[in-house]
Amino acid sequence: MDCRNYYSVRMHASALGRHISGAERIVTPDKLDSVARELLSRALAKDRSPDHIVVTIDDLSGLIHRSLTALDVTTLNSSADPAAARADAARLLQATGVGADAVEKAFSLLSRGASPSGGNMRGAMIMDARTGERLEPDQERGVRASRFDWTGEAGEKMRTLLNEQGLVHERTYEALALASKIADSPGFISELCWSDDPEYTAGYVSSRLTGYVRFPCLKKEGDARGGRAVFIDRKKFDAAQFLSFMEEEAVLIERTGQCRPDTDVDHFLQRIGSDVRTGS
Ligand code: PML
Repeated sequence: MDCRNYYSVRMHASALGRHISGAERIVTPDKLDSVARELLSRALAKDRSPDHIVVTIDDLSGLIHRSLTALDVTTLNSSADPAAARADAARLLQATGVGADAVEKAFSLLSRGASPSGGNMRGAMIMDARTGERLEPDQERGVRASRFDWTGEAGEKMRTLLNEQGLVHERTYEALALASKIADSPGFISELCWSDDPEYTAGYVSSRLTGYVRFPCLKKEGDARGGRAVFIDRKKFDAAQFLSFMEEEAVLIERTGQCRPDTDVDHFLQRIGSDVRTGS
């Protein structure tokens, strides 16, 4: 793939200094104009009117880039009860090699607002998968993954696969792309995420072992706390390299994975051949 022919287009909208919406794409020059307008319309379509909208366009010439396959998607429809779904998500994280204390710490921080001032973080927490120690240089902001997108063909195919499973929300499509980039980061083990939108209760655990495992209900409706925790093998972690990959390196997702539901976490773990005894 040759990134000399691609541009990154990013939109960020805010009101009174608070984030309202954001989106980004990687496009060829012929799509630059229409995609910039599309993202601007999206910023203006929110219920709250932004007082500040920034659309940033960067030429990706010469930036290191790679093409990826999206993570497989599994929806676990087992529980509408957030506490039970969180227990299942915790078991999956432990199956990927995250220590019990680190899992507990991530749930606790995301539930109460992981930034030192007690709010949600715009970016992800980075945690040592063994100890739960936080490794991100700026704990207020976290680390934001940027410069990723589907190719036209893969994006269309992925939308069809998700729609066939009833997953029609743009958020799922975008979160899957983001999680697929993060899963390629140096030292990555797994990720836990749920939305901070009070009306959007879904979240996921992702890893190379499990793929993107989606839980429709990881929090109660009305709860505005959420975010991302990325668990890292500390021995392989280099902060500068990690930040450069997440924020600078351009990634295009060229191939889709599989997309299917599963009944419960036990069946899922059996299916992926995990020999980890979880919950004990
Ligand atoms: C999903 O729908 O698959 C879960 C998406 C979590 C989105 C988190 C976010 O708001 O970015």
